[in-house]
Amino acid sequence: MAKLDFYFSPGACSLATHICLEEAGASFTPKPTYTRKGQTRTPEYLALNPKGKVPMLVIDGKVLTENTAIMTYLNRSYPAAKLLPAGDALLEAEALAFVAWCASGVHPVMSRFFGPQNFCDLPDSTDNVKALATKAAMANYGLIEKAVTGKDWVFGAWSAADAYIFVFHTWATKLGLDMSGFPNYAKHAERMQQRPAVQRALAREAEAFAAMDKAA
Ligand SMILES: N[C@@H](CCC(=O)N[C@@H](CS)C(=O)NCC(=O)O)C(=O)O
Repeated sequence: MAKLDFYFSPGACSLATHICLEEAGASFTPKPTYTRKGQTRTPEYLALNPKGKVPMLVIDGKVLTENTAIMTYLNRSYPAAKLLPAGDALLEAEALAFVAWCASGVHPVMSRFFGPQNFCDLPDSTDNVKALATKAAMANYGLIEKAVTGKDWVFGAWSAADAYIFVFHTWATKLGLDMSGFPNYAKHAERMQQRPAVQRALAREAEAFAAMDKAA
């Protein structure tokens, strides 16, 4: 098996990949890298990943970035874990479309809450940026709600898509967004928290979070 070094920041979108690594039963070295401390922007980190982002998986010395790509790699490398649906070309593509939408349609909207100044630097614009972000986030959460209504997991069996949407639910909780319109999504988050692999990933991230203050 390849040697894996996994770079993540506690609570960031890298949690989706973290959960997949645990679900796959992969053996990996966790490398907590704190975005809030600028650790993805150091010369050393940028030399590996010029995008300055987590997640990053270093596989036998080769760098792989982007949740979508890492999940696809893990799915191929640990087929028994069935991280993505297999066997039906259309279903496989639909799962990839969902994961790609999480990365390109959901995540960028949430980034507006975490860094409103990166979207508009006019004076006193923060509230407006967040108000627009809330509208867009609610539309996305509505689509996610539909995707988990009448079933436990987005694609019937558990998949990486479930790990990804779980991250956005944790962000909604942290941001104090009104999620009362999405009861099935809330139940999905509860089901996620019952999975041992999710518990292991969350415990490691909590440990890393607690260590953050001591980090340089
Ligand atoms: N499209 C990327 C998004 C990665 C991303 O934006 N990661 C954020 C954390 S959620 C990050 O590393 N931010 C640090 C920074 O921009 O300095 C993916 O899906 O992997």
